[in-house]
Amino acid sequence: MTLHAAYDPDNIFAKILRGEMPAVKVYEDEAALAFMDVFPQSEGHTLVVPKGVEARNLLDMPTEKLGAYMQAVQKVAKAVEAALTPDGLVVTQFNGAPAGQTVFHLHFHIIPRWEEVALGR
Ligand code: DGP
Repeated sequence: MTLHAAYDPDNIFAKILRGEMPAVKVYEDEAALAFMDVFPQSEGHTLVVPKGVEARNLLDMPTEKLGAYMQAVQKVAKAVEAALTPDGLVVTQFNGAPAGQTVFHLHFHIIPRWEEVALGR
């Protein structure tokens, strides 16, 4: 599997985008869909995926579509912050299996963090 392998249209997130698989959707616009992660790393762990593109990862993403997609990522991050008032927010993504990617449709993770949880108190 290289970083630039062919896009698999039957990946889980493509199925969610086509409405073939259920997801707890929290935001949608022309550029992106956001839904809750089924294996959350913390309360409120949300994924934001671009719509209308066959991009396995950030390197594959058409540059001209990146702006609208990243605006959606920021919008969802702000909404998660407003809803859950975390002390910190991880916004991250992985490119390629060796980097930790398991679903091969570009997605950003938005993961709220709280001081008392991070410090184990
Ligand atoms: P990664 O490819 O490692 O950046 O993360 C993929 C994330 O997707 C992981 O946190 C678990 C989540 N995930 C895997 N399958 C599903 C699914 O069917 N539905 C949802 N909502 N999330 C999924």
